[in-house]
Amino acid sequence: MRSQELRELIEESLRRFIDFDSGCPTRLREAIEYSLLAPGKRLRPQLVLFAAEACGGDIEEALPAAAAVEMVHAYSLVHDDLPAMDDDDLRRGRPTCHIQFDEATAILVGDALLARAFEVLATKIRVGDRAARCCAVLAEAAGASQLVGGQADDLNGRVREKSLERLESIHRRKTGALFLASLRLGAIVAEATTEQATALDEYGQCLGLAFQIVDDLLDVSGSEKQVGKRLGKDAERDKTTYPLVLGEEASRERAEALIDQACEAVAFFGEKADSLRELALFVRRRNN
Ligand code: GRG
Repeated sequence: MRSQELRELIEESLRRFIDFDSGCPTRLREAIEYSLLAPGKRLRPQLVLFAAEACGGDIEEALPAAAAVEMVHAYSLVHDDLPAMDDDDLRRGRPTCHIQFDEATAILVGDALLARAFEVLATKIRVGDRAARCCAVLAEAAGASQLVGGQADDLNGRVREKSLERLESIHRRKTGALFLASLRLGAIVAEATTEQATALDEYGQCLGLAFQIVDDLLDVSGSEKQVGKRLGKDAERDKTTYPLVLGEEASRERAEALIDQACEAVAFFGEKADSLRELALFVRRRNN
C-alpha cells in the first residue's frame, strides 16, 4: 500500500474512533480533535501496521490498535505540555492544548484519550484473546514502570546525574516503550511467530533509542518551524541529553549504528519488512 493511502487510512480511523456520543461536551470534543488530529508524524500507528504486514497480517485488522497507540501518545504529549510538566506553548506547529483551550480541559483530553484507547482495543480487535493481550501490552507500556515512570524520572532528574545509563533508562521507558508496544500490537493482531516477535522487539528497541538521539540532536540544531515545537529547551532546563553526554558527532554515529541494527534485525522478513526499513531510514534523516 502506498504511504499516502496508508496515511489516509490512519487519519480516517483516528477520526472514526473519537466519534463520541452526545454525552461528550462540545468543547471537550473540540479539544480532543484538536490534539489527536493535529499533524503528527503518526510513527507509532505506522509501526503497528508495518509490523502486522511484516508478519503476514491484515492492515485493516490492525487499524484499531494503530489508533489506540496514537491516542496514548497524544494524551502523553498533551499532559507533557502542561505547566506542571514541560510547560510548552507550541506542539505540532500549533498552540498546545492548554493554551488553545485551558489547563483543566487539557487534563481531561488526556484522560479521555487514554480511556478511549483501551475501549477501542477491547471492542474493535476482533478476536477476544488478542484484544485482551493488546490491552495488557499497551497498559504496561503506558504504565508506572514505563511511560509514566520514565516521565517521572525525567522530571525529577533535571539537575542530577548525567550518565548514559540513566539517560537510556529514561528514554527506554519514556519514548521506547510506546515504540515497542506498537510493534507488539501489530505482532499480536497478525499472530506473529516467536521468531517474528523477537525480531520486531529488537527492531523496536534500536529504533526507539535512535529516534530519541535524533530528537535530542534536533533540540540542539533543528529548525523550530520544521520541528513544530520549541527547541533549545533541554539545555535551558539542564536536561541530560545524548549530545551533552556523548557529543554531537558520537551521538549521530550511535543513531546511525542503531538504525543499521534495526534494519538487520528485520532482514529475515525480506520484502515484507520494506516499510519497516523505510521508516527506520526516515527516523535517521528526519528534520521534524
Ligand atoms: C505525560 C505520562 C506522560 C508522558 C510524557 C511523550 C512524553 C512523555 C514527553 C514528550 C516530550 C518528549 C520530547 C518526548 C520524547 C520524544 C517524543 C515522544 C517526541 C514526540 O514524538 P513524535 O516526534 O511526535 O513522534 P509527533 O507529534 O510527530 O507525533
